[in-house]
Amino acid sequence: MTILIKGGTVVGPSGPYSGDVLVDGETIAAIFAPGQAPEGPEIIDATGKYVIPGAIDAHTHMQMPFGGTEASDTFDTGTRAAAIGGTTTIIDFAIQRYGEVVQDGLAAWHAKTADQCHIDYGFHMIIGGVDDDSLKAMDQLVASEGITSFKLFMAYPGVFYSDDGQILRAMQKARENGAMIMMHAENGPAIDVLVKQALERGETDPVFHGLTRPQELEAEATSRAIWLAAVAADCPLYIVHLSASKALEQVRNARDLGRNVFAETCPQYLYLTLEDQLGAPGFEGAKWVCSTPLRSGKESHRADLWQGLRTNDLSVVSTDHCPFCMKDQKEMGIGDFSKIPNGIGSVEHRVDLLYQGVVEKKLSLARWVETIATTPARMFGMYPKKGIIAPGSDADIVLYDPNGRTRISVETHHMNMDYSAWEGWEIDGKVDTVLSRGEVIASGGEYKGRKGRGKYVPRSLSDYLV
Ligand code: DUC
Ligand code: ZN
Ligand code: ZN
Repeated sequence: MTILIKGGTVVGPSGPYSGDVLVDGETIAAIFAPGQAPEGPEIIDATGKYVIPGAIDAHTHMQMPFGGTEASDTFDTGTRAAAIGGTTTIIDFAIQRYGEVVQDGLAAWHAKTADQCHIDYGFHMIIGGVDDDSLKAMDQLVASEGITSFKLFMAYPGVFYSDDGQILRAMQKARENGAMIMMHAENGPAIDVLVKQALERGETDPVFHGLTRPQELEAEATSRAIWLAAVAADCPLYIVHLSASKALEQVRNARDLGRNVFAETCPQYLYLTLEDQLGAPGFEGAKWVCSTPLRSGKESHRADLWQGLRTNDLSVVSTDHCPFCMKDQKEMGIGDFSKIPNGIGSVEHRVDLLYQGVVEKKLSLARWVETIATTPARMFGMYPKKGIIAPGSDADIVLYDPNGRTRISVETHHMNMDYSAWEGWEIDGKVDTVLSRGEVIASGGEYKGRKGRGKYVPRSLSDYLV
């Protein structure tokens, strides 16, 4: 089937231009100057809309077992919500825990996703136990499974934590096989001390989750990861969910020295604060307990992160989508903030939330598209199949209406959460129509695709590797 997306403004890496996009089957066949396309195909009228590549969320945790429970979005509910919000590919984290075989962890994630996803998906692999076997497995995943990025944790001792020696070994392996090391950069052992001391003082409210994870412990871990990567012959390093000015400073310094260091941030760190959300009265703040934590609005974190996005010291915006309901899940931490499952869900809203950067003149249109689609594709080896409107690429396309309005609420969202971290937000812009591999899967906020249509995307090495 051929479709012509006509009359819109295509947003490419070099900026917006007028063009008509011809879709043939699952891919983009051609882009014509206005009025030059052949007659015949079905027309989608894109007049007044931006035509952008389907967004890629490079950091999600669907149905992840964590914190004594499991993330509340399944691959079914989470990828459906993502689709409605303009995201056409996710990269989720398969997990190997200490003592488990890496390939068994991967097989478990393939089993969870089989016939469940509404959009295409890839996997990163969490290595929870670095040893001879898991290092060997990293080679096999890169060579044969399309998995070219591995997440390690400097936080969560006793759960996913790796010590510095383990981190160095995994980085050396990644330097050899070309993979990217993704780092959760927070000093876990030091945080555990602060958490214990806070609880002993009777400080049990959700806000203490943030106060026991000061930005210095993110900055220190970020710096340590950067130097360990240097020792591993400049292994490619990607800092996940960067939240704080001092951590950004470490990344900026490394990049100024030409180092192979990248970072992402998430919408929650660009907009929300420790005082306004995490510090909400009573147990309300539990809704925003995530790690890294929300930072103080009295400091310059949010402005610094927006600037980092503009200057490319932050290359990507992902969600770290890890939703938990208040009922029975977040509630586990009433009376002890350390028992609140860590995570926020925003997979449905990232495209709209980042568009506010354009509205508020913090980002250009091209930079908006880069941070939510093109750079994640290039960073994680899916380009040019994904992340760009170009002949030969998958026809993953979003028509975005800059004159529309989006109201976010638990009453209307599609994620499996009993609250919204963005309740009542009314913002400019609206996802109008979403195509995934040439199929219209959402239109006017209504879902039109089907469970199981999403395909696994094996990934190549990062485009940014040097
Ligand atoms: N942080 C979260 O908030 N949730 C899942 C894991 C993580 O690192
Ligand atoms: Zn993390
Ligand atoms: Zn995460």
